[in-house]
Parts: sequence; structure tokens; C-alpha cells
Amino acid sequence: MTQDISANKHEWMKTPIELPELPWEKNALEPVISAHTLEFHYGKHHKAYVDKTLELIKGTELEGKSLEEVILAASKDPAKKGLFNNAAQVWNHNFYWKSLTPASKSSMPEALKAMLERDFGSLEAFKKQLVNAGMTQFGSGWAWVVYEGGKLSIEKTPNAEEPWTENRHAVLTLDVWEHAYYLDYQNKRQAYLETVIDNLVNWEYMLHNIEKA
Ligand code: MN3
Repeated sequence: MTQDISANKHEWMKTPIELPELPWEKNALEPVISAHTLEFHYGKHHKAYVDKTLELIKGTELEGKSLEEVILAASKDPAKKGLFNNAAQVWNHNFYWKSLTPASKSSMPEALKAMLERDFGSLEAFKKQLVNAGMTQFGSGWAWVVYEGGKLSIEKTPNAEEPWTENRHAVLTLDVWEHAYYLDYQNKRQAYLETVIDNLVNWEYMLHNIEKA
């Protein structure tokens, strides 16, 4: 559950509430994730979360606040659960797109490989744990790599929840809602996770997130 990180005024606390441009062309992740999936996942699902968030804050004290400020405020108010779900889903999708990159650009920096071997024993063990987090998240949710106190770990969250708090930083995420993979993989969530991890992860971005944490 999200906790108070209002003292943490990093740049990422200033994300505007809008549908960001994708960091690559819609067909750039093919054949692992199709343009068809992205038409719906980005063009319909992500856009709907943005539209609903803006609708829910319109005319309230949260209008004009950053995405993170809205998420934190909504997370503390049970009456704002609907707002939390939509705003957090905007944040999670923003982060998910940046966690992915075309296969030709998905290469692991040596510095990150060393960190993964240090904290998980081996690269294979890391990948297996990440797939397992996504597979054991019952129903909709997210698999995450989290950085806290100089150490990497793997988590899963249901629905729209994020794992980040003041001193815990999400450094990578994978969407395991069915809408993320059903058009391309049908019910085969494991195949989606393994193929994405082996081909599309933006490891440079993950390392960047660790370094700035
Ligand atoms: Mn999604």
C-alpha cells in the first residue's frame, strides 16, 4: 500500500496527468507484443484511466496537482478508492511503457548484471523469480523489481497498487492484467512474461532508476 512520500520531492513527483507519448512506435515491440495489443492497451485502457482520473479531480482540491500527489492523497482516503485505482493505473502504465524497449535495444549493462547476481544468485534465478511473481499474482496486477536499502527484490501487487514508498523505489514493472497479453498469448501468461523478459526489458532504464534512487 502506498504510504506518505510527500517529503520526497523528486522530479518524478511532478508527473502531469496526461496520456504520454509511447517511447517507441506501436509496432516496435513486435512480434513479442503486437501493435494490435498496444492499440487497445495504450489507446483504450491507458487513455481511459487518464480520462477518468481527470474527470474525478475536476473541480476538486486535487485539480492541477501532479499524478503522484493525486495518488498519495487518494491512497489515504477510502472514499477516493476509485480515484486511486485510476490514477495509480496511469502511473503504472507510464512506468510499464518505459520498462520496455524494442528487442534490438534490450541489452543488459554489466553493472546491472553484477547487481542481479549479487542479490538473486544468478541472472536465471532473477528471471525465474520475476516470472513467478507475475504468475502467482492471482487475477489482475503487476510484477515489480524494487530497490530498497541498496538491495533489489521482487514483488507483486494486485489491481492498481504500487510498491513504492518514501525509501522504496520501483525500478521495473511488468503488467500482468489480461489486457496486457490476451490478444497475443491468450491465457498463456507465463509465455508472455518469459518472452518479454528475454526480449523487451529496458535494462538501461532499470539501471538508471537504481542509480537515481
Ligand atoms: Mn495494463
